[in-house]
This record gives sequence, structure tokens and C-alpha cells, in this order.
Amino acid sequence: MLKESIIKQLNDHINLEYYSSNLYLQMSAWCEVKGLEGCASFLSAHAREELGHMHRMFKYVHETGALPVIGEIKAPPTKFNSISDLFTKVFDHECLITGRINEILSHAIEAGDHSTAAFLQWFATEQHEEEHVFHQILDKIKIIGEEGSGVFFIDRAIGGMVKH
Ligand code: OFO
Repeated sequence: MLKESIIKQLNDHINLEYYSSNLYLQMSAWCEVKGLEGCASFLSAHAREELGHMHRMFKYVHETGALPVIGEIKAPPTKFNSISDLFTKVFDHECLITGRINEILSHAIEAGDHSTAAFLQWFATEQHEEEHVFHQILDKIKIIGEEGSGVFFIDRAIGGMVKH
């Protein structure tokens, strides 16, 4: 059985993963409306991945005999100034997720909860990969530049990063 404080942290995180999925899906809609099909398909694929993270944690909590709780999920923003503004927000959001995973992981280790610590290692590795991918995207945007037809090439480059 998990410690109450760890159940609370895991449930908060379930909701945050849900929010991440909604955030990226909403961002994909902004891209779609702007004609950025590559970015839209990358972000909607990423939204599905985040939903997978939510389900992974949800399942872990109920497997321990605790109750996973889906709370209120706040609405994501709908407007962005540019592609770089949007992906900077994605990168910042991923850094926030990494911070939260690290907090829960540290708490699990301090509490001697090795099962939760082992479970969270997968998320820590995943966050490392995600931060790397979004950093690469920000680098690409900087190198190509958003002036003139730059947006077209950025969209094509990001669309080419969709995992199949
Ligand atoms: Fe991209 O964050 Fe989930 O874990």
C-alpha cells in the first residue's frame, strides 16, 4: 500500500499528464488552422503519447490498491504568437513535468518506497528524451528562421519527426 502523500502526488501527476495531452492537442488545432500540417500531426501524436503516460500512472495507482482520482483539468491556452512561442511553451511545460517527476521520485526514495521509485524511473528516462526532442525542435526553428518561407521548412522538418 502506498503512503497517502505519495498517492496524492501520483494523482496530481495523473491530472498533469492529462493536461499535457489536452495542451498538445489544443496546440495541434492552432497549427492546423494556420496551415501547419506537419506541426499539427507531430503535436497530436504527442498528445496521444501523453494520454498513454496518464493511463500508465493511473494503472500503477490502482494496482497498488489505492484509488486513482481524475480531478478537474484546467483548460489549455488557445492562442500562440508564433511557432517558436508555441514550442518554447512546450519545452517549458516539459521541464515542469520533469521537475514534478523528480520530486515524486525523491519522495518515494526517502520513504523507502522502492516499487514507486522503480516505476518512476521510466518517466525520468522519458522526460530526458522529451526535453532533448523539444530542444532539437527549438534549435531547428532558430536555424531555419520564421521569416518568409522559413515557416514552411520548419513545418516540414517537424512533420518529419512524427514517430510511426
Ligand atoms: Fe511529456 O510528459 Fe508525459 O511524462
